Amino acid sequence: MERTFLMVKPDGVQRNIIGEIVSRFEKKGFQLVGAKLMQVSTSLAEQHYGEHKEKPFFGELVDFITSGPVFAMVWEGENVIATARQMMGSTNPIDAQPGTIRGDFGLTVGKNVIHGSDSPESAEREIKLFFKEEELVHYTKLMNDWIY
Ligand code: DAT
Ligand code: MG
Repeated sequence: MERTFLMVKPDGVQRNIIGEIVSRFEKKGFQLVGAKLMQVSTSLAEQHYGEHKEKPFFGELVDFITSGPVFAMVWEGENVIATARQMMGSTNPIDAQPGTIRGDFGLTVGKNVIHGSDSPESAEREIKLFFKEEELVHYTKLMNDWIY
């Protein structure tokens, strides 16, 4: 089963929408296999956003993601990587459709509430970066028979 890394960013934590965001993925039918509230260090932030290190906004991005606790999660399900990206909406909330997380809760690209892996390669890399194998839980939900 496919897995992705999702993270409620510091703005989402401060605005009390962790539950709302978790709820959307639960209701969709995805399964939570790991989660923790944590403070991202500068070095973890720089690794996580490594692909953006030449961008003019890199410094701001690292400062923002380390500015307060984040809620890091691993979710599992069929096509979860692409579907979670659709549920998040476009990077810039101005372009994000209503009904998406960024469309419903964000106003600016700097504070866009949620991170989600954009490919199987980044999902694998980001899950490893944020979680130890023993922090991920393997279990079966009976409800899956009504989803798949
Ligand atoms: P996404 O988070 O949708 O995968 P991304 O990987 O292109 O988007 O960028 C990572 C984050 O960097 C994004 O969530 C917000 C920030 N960001 C992207 N483009 C930006 C820009 N032009 N100015 C400021 N911040 C930006
Ligand atoms: Mg990205």
